[in-house]
Amino acid sequence: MKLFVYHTPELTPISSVPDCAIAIDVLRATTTMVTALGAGAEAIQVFSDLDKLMLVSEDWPAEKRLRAGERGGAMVAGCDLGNSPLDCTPEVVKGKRLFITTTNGTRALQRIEAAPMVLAAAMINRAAVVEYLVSQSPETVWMVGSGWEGSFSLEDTVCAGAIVDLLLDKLNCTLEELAGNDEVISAVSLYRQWQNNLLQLFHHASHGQRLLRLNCHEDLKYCSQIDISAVLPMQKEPGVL
Ligand code: 3SL
Repeated sequence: MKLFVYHTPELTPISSVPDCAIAIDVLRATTTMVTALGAGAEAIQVFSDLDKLMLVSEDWPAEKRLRAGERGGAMVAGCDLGNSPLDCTPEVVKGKRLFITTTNGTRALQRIEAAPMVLAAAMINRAAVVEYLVSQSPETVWMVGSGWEGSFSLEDTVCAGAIVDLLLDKLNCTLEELAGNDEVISAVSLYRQWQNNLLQLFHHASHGQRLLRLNCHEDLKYCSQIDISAVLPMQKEPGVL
């Protein structure tokens, strides 16, 4: 297995597809997706464009759908939900399809949707991702951070590093054997430096600070937990997990 980390959708190659591609948006889109599916959502359908989301979801029975929209961290007017994983309780999402658009996370998923195996990873389901990779043994794996509007994000990189760290242990191989690019080595170094202080790292991160200004302290706490969910969002058809 060779792993590659790309910090943003924009930095992700367009000339080829890997055997497996993983979108990471720890704050907060992929954490929200894991949580929603864990709470019984029927599926997650992702959109980068809000108008398209509204149009496509119109064809779905109103009692079986939820529209989730986030821009700049805030809920989009006219949607049922924003992008807080804490809103995805069984009472709210069970049996419903979540039609979701977010600033960066849904773009990352769309960027990799042509890969034969597409997963969504967050800190909360890190071990589930690793377990699946070990069981499937894909030859090439891309981990794509969502970043923020084209720039690097600490929280997505540290999550990629957490995945690498556990994979090294499970596969009993060296970092040199696993790493396909330098970003893999820097991601695992970041994780090893902060693994006992993830919440503090998220408080330093620019997007963490943006969310704190929006009073999302509890979201940061929730998203910084590691290995608390066995749910693995997996693409069933392009754009649907
Ligand atoms: O950018 C995204 O996709 C979101 O996860 C951002 S936010 O955490 O909802 O602000």
